Amino acid sequence: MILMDDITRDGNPVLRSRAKELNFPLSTKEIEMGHKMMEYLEVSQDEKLAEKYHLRAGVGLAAPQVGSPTRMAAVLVPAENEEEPAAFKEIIVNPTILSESVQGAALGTGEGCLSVDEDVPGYVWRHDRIKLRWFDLEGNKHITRLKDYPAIVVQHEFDHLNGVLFYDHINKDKRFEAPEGGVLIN
Ligand code: SB7
Ligand code: NI
Repeated sequence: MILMDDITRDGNPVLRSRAKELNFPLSTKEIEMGHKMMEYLEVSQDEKLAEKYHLRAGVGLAAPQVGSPTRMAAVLVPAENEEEPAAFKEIIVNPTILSESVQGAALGTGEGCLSVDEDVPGYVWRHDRIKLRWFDLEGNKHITRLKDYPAIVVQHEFDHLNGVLFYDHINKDKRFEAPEGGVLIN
């Protein structure tokens, strides 16, 4: 099981490098890593288990955050209503953003990152809607349109594959400024 000590922290060069494409078929190790990353998200979102294992809750986890410089991430965005299935739950490999809305969106509370121990206040402006191509662990290709929170989370994970951290996007002079037409989510 992945624990907080297994998560790479800001300052580790793996978080600032461009991760490599994966080749199919994936190795057993690569497939296991994908499942373990998703397991982390599931356990971390269970209040009791998160407390037991001292996990910070996460809705996404990218391979560089567990020390692997490869283009894989797990995303688990829960539904707004607990009874419903997750808004987006996938292990994505070699993702590509095919298109993105001009409309910007940011979380009203800002973002955090499991690899960044400090809070960094400010809006992180992203695209409100994206069209995403990705491959699952078996190598099947998928194309999905995402909007709002799931789109923001995927962009945060996609950034990790390119060595970008959320605070890179924050305007350090005006941390809570909204661009023309930008929408706040929450
Ligand atoms: C807020 C949090 C996340 C994404 C977008 C907005 C994920 C935080 C966990 N991670 O560090 C994943 O990379
Ligand atoms: Ni992150």
